[in-house]
Amino acid sequence: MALQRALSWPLAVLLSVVPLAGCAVECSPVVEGGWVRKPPADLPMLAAYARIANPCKHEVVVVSAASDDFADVTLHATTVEDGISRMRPVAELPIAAGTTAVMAPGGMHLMLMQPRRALRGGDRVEIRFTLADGREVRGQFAVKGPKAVP
Ligand SMILES: [Cu+2]
Repeated sequence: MALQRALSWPLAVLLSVVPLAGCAVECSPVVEGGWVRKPPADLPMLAAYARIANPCKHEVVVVSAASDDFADVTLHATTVEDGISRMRPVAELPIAAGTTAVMAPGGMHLMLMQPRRALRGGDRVEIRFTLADGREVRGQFAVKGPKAVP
């Protein structure tokens, strides 16, 4: 009897926690098709592209990005004003429920500053995205040399 009572408490606590943890795991955005454009020469600034899909029922907001392989990672938007292409930093990237944010050449992209190692075509780098709710999403990015870029 005493043993049964002792066991039932931890089980009750566990059961009450599981549904919350399960929800958080289900509702993570997913980084797909990530790649880094490797210029012909070594430059202190590279661009990276990917799609971030949000299969969740709620909007997610990407507030920052970082990578161990670069001193700094920022989200940029490209706009064309009077025929001149300009880049500006994007403070927040909201992704509505069931939609996908697309970072592609000529549009939104990640600016990778000061690589910490020499990158070659075929290398992989990881970029971490921080969400407004504090969660972190990791994405794998393939380095593509000039010849491999579509
Ligand atoms: Cu840029």
